Amino acid sequence: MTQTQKKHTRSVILGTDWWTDCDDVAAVRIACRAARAGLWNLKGIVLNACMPDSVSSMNAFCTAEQMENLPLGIDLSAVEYGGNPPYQTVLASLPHTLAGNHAAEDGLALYLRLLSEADGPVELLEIGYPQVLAALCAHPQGYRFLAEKVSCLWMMAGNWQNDGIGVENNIARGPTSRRAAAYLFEHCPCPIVLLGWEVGASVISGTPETVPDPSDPLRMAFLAHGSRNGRSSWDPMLVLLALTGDIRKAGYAIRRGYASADPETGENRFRYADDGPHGYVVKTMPDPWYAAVLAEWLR
Ligand SMILES: [Ca+2]
Repeated sequence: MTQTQKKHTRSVILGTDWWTDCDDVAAVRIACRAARAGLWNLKGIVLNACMPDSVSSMNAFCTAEQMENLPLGIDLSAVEYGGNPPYQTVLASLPHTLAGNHAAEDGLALYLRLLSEADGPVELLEIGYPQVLAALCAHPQGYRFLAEKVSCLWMMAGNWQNDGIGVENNIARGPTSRRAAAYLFEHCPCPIVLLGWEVGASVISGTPETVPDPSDPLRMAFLAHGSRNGRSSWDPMLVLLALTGDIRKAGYAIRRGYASADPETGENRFRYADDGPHGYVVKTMPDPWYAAVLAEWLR
């Protein structure tokens, strides 16, 4: 690889709850396909919710996406979020090599290892609960990595449509996610770009027209979730936004300032300031425009 190529290969780590909602599956497909296309170096995935088949189902899906050796981490303590994930059971029936959650690395340890190994800037993508990132931020070496090596944290989190005040699952799900989001927004030393609930809710992806094959693992996951006709696109839109890298070209404007979360209630808030380190994106295109771009990646 030449120096020029090296300079332009982006490195990313994806955090996901991989919990009950199938939109994470669409997001992981795009992340894997972008990696296989050489658009970025996907260094690993950290799961921040822990269900019986979390690691085996993720490993099976990555295997189906020809990314079977992708390092996986998990927060084994993240069992409080509850819920029922039938899509994981279905995906875990597909071929995989990591059998059980203990076959993955500890999530925080994986972030620390991958960031320590990185010789250039790394971008973090988060489409789940923020407690592992908050632990990274609270860790002395992790904080230094966030300050010195992480160029951007792209997060699907919050609901910003009412002057920045709202409630959304990734932040407000439970006591752990609420406290973690509050801590992360207050202390994270790298810029944060947020894509809120209001952006993805009305954009539908994974429709039967796009993914018709019932043996396609993405289709299997969507059917198991009950999303026969597709699903809101919160998580795949976050991955596409990060992949495009240019907020305007990705079809958004940005409102800059300071995001915060109430550690007790999980309510998100936003203080507007043009030079603030945080921003939330606002759509500048009609919903079918985003749906068409997503369909190209998911089909
Ligand atoms: Ca998610």
